[in-house]
Amino acid sequence: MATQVHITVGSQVWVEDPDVAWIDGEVIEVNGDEIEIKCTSGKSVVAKVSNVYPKDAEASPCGVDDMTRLAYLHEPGVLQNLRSRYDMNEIYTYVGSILIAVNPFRRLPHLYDKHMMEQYKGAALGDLNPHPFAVADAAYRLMMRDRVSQAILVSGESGAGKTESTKMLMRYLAYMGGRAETEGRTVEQQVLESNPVLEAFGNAKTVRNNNSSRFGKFVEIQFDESGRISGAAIRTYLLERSRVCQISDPERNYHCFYMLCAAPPEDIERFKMGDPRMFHYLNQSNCFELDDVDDSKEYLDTRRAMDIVGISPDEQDAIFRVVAAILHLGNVEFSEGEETDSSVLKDEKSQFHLKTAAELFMCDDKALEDSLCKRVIVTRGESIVKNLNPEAAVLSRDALAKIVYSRLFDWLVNKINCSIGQDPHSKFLIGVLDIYGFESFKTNSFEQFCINLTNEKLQQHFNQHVFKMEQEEYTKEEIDWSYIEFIDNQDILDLIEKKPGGIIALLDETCMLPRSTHETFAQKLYQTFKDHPRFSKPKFSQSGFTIHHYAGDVTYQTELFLDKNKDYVVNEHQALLNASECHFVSSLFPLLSEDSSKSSKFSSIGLRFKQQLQTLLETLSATEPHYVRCVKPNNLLKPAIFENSNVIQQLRCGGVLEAIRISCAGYPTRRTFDEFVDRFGVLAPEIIKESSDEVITSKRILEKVDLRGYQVSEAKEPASKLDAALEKSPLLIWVMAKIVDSIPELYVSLQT
Ligand code: AD9
Ligand code: MG
Repeated sequence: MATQVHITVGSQVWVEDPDVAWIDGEVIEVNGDEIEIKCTSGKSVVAKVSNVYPKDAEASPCGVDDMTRLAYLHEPGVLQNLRSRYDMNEIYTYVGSILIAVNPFRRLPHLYDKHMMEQYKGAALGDLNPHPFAVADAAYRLMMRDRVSQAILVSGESGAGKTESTKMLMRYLAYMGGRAETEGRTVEQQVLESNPVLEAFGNAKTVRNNNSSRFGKFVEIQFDESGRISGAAIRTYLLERSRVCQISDPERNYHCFYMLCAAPPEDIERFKMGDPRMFHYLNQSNCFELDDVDDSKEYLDTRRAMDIVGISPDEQDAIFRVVAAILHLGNVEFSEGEETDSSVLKDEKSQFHLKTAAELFMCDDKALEDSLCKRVIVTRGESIVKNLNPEAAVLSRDALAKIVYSRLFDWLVNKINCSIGQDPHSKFLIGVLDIYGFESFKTNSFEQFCINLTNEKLQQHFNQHVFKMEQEEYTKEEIDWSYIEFIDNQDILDLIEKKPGGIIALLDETCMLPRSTHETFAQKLYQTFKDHPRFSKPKFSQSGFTIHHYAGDVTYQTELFLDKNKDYVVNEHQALLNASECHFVSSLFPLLSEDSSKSSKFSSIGLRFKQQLQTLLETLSATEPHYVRCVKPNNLLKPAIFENSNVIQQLRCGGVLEAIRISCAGYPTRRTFDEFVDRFGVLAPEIIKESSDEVITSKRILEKVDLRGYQVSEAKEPASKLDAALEKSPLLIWVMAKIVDSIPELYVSLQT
């Protein structure tokens, strides 16, 4: 990515540093391939010339708001720019049309108020400070102008600010496409209020984020001919189920559980709630409260948001009854029964909680107990009742809690969609994607595997798009360029999702075979992919596997892969809740038709997820995409701390550096003719006097300074749709970075 420039004694440079990623300094000696640098930290280092990048000594201390305008588009330059802006609370920066958002970890209300929205309305991208409103505005205007659907893809690691950015984008779109003040609930209000409802049930405190979304989300906002919002659809992806029954300190379970524990007294009584500390599903962690969050207020706010999205008070009661039932269910414990390998309720306390759970589910308590402690097994037409031992009964209890919660969540999404309503006549939409970023932890399981698959797919989409866009621009401007290579990740996608033979297919096969274990699954992977360049077996593991993802290596532990992949409801649980006297509960577990229960067709989470992703990408490919890349400047979740290595890692994972590399490979510096004359006229004042035609003047200046490596666009059409929509001047001069560096005056002028 480096632009080859001449580095001599006295040059200002950047050199890699193990602590702060990049450190700046001055060259004090050049010795063939080696360079000695006196760093600003005071120490001297010797580095290979290939590891040293020129520093833009003239760079403005305030940075630039579009990094494609940096004199040097390399890692340290990008980092320095983001950092100096962050220090001044300028948290947004463009790389071309990609918006980088660095989490401020402090409220900046003035940045998002109504007055701000008014300002961005109709302003060209780049005229005002970089902002999510500007991205949303560009998307909206492109949609109206070209009558083409748009998508805004927000990505970044956990806690980077995706959900907050998504909410701002949605607010702006609601503002642009909203109706004049009318009575009753408007579609845009419902769309906005779906956020607190989904967050109450799908967000939780994790170590990475106090309000971490544990599901992915794609919101499609539909518009009518005149640009008014006419409908919407929310699609969600892969809610983390395990959290319902298992949390570790200092994380929390889903917010709704704590809200309910803090409900007004009459609700506490109705739902038989109590202190969160008494519930096993909550007290596995010592964290019950969140700083700056009042759960009792959140409870009321959630109820109010539920009113707006069209969930009736009766339905709300049923929902919270189910939430309460899950907590009581979690307190049911078992001990060894009289028969070997059987279990009974452990004590009176367990009996109480079981009874309460049954009351809340409105089902028979004996039937509930049986469904936890027994299984009916059908072999050769005969059914026998098998007892479960206490450990198996606990697993059965947790499985019930998880399936109920995940059905409840799906019900909410579905309900919101029905009540907002889709517009069958809508011609175009703007989709906003808020989805989990690349994850690599100490222990990585099936969830990380699915999340990282998502990121591989989105990365491919991103690369192809950035590439295509570059190429299209060159073609439109009639600029010659040879196709440059970029790293395609198709081989990783094949490894994971090829059918047959990919990892997901092998996992499904293993799940269907009786007596298979995670070890047999791992062995199958080792055999099948032993020569695959993107796959390896970790040295000291008998059941893990490593995938060499585009964003780095991740080692997955297969222990729970089989279990987590199986998508089934225990028959006993299904029958129990289907028979509930509460219509809401029984509707969560509709009777399966004869066919589907008989054929017992295997369905897997992995496969379903893969199909959901496929549909998402098909939708995306029919849209014009816009990108927001969120960056988390530190892991302490504190303001004003900017950790270089951390940020660089995220820019790499998010493909930002790749996008920069792609644009560097061609002609990264582009100037409109008037801009060019403005800036470089000083190099040839006599030419300026001769002609008033900017095109002619620009060409003459270029000839005079004897510049090579530029092309002058001859196109008569605007450069890109975006530029046209934003009324940018269409005609450009394209200059290769390398060449700029070799012409000192031009270089100096470019910097100023
Ligand atoms: V996760 O993958 O769902 O765990 P997100 O969604 O990327 O994650 P989120 O938007 O929830 O992160 O942001 C995390 C926290 O950072 C928020 O709760 C805010 O406290 C903080 N944040 C993020 N963006 C902003 C902002 N623009 N202004 C102020 C912000 N605070
Ligand atoms: Mg989020």
